[in-house]
Amino acid sequence: MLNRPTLTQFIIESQGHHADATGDFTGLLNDVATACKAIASAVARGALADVLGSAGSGNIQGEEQKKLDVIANTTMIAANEWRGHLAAMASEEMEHILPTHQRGRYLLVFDPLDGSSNTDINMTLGTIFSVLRTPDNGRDPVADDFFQPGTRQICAGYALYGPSTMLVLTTGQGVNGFTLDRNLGEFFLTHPDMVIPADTSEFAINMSNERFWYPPVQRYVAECRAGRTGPRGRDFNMRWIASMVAEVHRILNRGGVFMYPRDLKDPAKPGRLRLLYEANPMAFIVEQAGGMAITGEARMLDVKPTSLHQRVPVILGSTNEVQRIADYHREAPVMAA
Ligand code: AFP
Repeated sequence: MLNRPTLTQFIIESQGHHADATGDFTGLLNDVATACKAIASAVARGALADVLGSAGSGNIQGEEQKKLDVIANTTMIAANEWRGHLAAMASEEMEHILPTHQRGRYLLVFDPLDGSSNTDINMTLGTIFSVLRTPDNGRDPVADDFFQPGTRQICAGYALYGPSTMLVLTTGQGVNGFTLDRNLGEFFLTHPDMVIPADTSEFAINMSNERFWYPPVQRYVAECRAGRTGPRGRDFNMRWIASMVAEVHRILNRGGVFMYPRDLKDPAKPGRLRLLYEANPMAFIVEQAGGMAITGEARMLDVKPTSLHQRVPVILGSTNEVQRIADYHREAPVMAA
């Protein structure tokens, strides 16, 4: 095992290529990794640690909070708030931003526990995070500071709490995956230079929403389902884990398309997933692995955020399939948002 670089060694090594690196960013990533290890430990102990079930509270999205949502959020805050690397944090579980105690150079955005409907059934969960630079304006942090398009992320990653715990990371120079050795308490590089195959015959979507989708997505999925007797001339396979981390991880490993498109289920919501906490970090990772991420009409990373908890339609994965879905959107008659 020790012939593989640890996450810390890997980060220090890559920071060495930046002449102006101070070690601040390395420290931040170490703190995030420490939080992920602590969350992994709570998730793994499950019922034994009495962490399953509802917390009896709701978040800003109006969703029920699970005990593990609260634990993961608190853990991420505790690991970062006094360390000096951050000016503020924003979390899917908090209504407002949380300024830290020093004016650090970075902003941390996170979904502390993605796929939390999976907590009570011992299925895969994850943590998603993204790092932005603190604007150089000398004032105390405000929510506006977080409204930077995804192209401005300097790092994005996720921890996957599955049969093994993994941390997958990009700093804009490709994507690398690390597996946690639980005995040593260290993440080791196990998946260097992850690349999403451009072609795939696998898609992931919540089919129960089919009647609410807009025509381009209905067309794409109908063609996949028609298989070898349809216009695509080949069979497709479908998956749905209800945890974006798990879906993206599968796509990074063997290709595929993940869709949570705009639908008419609740006209007040242009999508289910959150731009800052889910869509942008995953879009950065997917692009860095050679894939594509769009809203349908636009490149995800170009969307300018306008609110902390903004929702967006998400379509990402293997380039040739995502490009096809983008083409279907372009060919479709203009739809009311
Ligand atoms: P939660 O973390 O709130 O459970 O949501 C998970 C998620 O945001 C994303 O990870 C899944 O892909 C999607 O929601 C699942 O949504 P459905 O329950 O509508 O299938």
